[in-house]
Amino acid sequence: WQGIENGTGNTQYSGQVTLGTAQSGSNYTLTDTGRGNHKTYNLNRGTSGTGTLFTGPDDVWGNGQASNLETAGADAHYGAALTWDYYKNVHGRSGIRGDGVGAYSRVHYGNNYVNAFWSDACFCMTYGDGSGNAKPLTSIDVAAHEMTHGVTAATGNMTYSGESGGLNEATSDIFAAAVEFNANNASDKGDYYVGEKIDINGDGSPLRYMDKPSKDGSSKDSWYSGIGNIDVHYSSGVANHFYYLLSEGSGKKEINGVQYDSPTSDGLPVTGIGRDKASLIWFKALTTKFTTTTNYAAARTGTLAVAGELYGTTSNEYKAVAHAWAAVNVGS
Ligand code: ASN
Ligand code: ZN
Repeated sequence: WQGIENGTGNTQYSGQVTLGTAQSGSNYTLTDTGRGNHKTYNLNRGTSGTGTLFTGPDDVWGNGQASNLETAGADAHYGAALTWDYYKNVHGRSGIRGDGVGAYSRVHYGNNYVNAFWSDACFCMTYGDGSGNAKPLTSIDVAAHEMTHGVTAATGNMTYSGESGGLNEATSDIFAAAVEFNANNASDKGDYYVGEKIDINGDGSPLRYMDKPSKDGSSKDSWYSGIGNIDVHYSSGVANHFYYLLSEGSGKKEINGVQYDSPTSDGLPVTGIGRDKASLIWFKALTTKFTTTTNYAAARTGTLAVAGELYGTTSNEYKAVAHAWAAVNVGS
């Protein structure tokens, strides 16, 4: 038989957390019965198949260190749970496809593998262990980023190249930030950075900055003709920057102890409407306006339409959406 249990995860990035687990005979498994039976598997440094479902006698998972192979399992399982809860509680969406069915996670993919990815083919997320197998890519924001690729594939499904690819990538970064803020984990407070915990650059810097995407040296702060020709992880900067500005406004701001300074391409200030409204607008645009061919101009039109439906076309929210797009050089 299987019963719903609450296990304890000693994660690497998020401290001690509660995990949804299941009892199976005298053992426990990383099976989140309350969240569509989302399961977490150990690939044990292999690169194919599903590996083995994390199973153990005590319902305590990991010890906070990467050398304990359960630790990355605990982080990944927790990130998936937080992402599930965010979509369910904030947007009323039950699971990636909205059908209540969980996906699964695979950790310890390959050796020194410095990436993580979503696959529609397996309906699963996969995480490498990072450089030296010391920094698994299992932080909350990376998990939410990858799981959101599943949500995008099930909704707007913006084609993963050109401007639509940038919008697809940005959607994953946007909800990565939203999930992290929503979780309010004491060891990993919300921020407008992506990957600040996994030290992918080896100097403690994040992978991406939403207040000023160009801080990574490659991402773009604003739209230009031809932006569709660059890597989707860099053309995403325009929409990441739009989301930051719409949420928080331009200029300097401190949030959870982090200092931001967000520029505008037209030099005009933007007043934010708050993260919750910005996230709602993006979610509703993703699920009711965006399609495979949505480009930046169409994202502007779609988000404006949504803001009009939610708040009215004379509202401050509607005006803020227009101002934030203008601030990243996406005009009419
Ligand atoms: N981690 C990357 C991402 O989710 C993998 C990729 O390039 N698709 O964007
Ligand atoms: Zn991505």
